[in-house]
Amino acid sequence: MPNRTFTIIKPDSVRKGNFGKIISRLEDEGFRVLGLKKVSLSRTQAEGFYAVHRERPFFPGLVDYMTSGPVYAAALERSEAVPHLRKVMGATDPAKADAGTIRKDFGESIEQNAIHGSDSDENAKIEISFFFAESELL
Ligand code: IDP
Ligand code: MG
Repeated sequence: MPNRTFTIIKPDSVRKGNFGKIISRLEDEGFRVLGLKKVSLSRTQAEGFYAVHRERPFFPGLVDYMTSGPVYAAALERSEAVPHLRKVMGATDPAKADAGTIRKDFGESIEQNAIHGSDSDENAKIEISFFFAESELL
């Protein structure tokens, strides 16, 4: 049975013109795009989205980065959506990501790592509802 996950094509990817390449990879992996928005995150939105990391030393830099340019937010559907997206994204640090993963091929650094993917079904639901109404998921 298909289920949902959530992704953000991060500012470095949009700046470098990698949005289409990354979406194409996701489609090739069997993800269907249920909803897609280009958005410029406010600091409040970025802080809220990454609230779980608020106490981490990299948090201010992460918020600077995520507000440094527009991103694409997308709700995706596939069987095993959450673990499969994590697999095709690769490790948080592109230098440690497996060959052929999105972060290995498009990420610049542990911070500017090309793409976000939800880490659980529960967080996928929360993150999708951060950007989309149910009526916008088709
Ligand atoms: P994830 O994106 O692989 O789930 P998280 O640990 O949830 O990784 O971290 C959220 C985001 O914060 C990362 O994708 C990355 O952009 C940034 N980040 C994580 N760890 C570091 C770090 O050690 N230095 C700088 N930025 C980091
Ligand atoms: Mg995470």
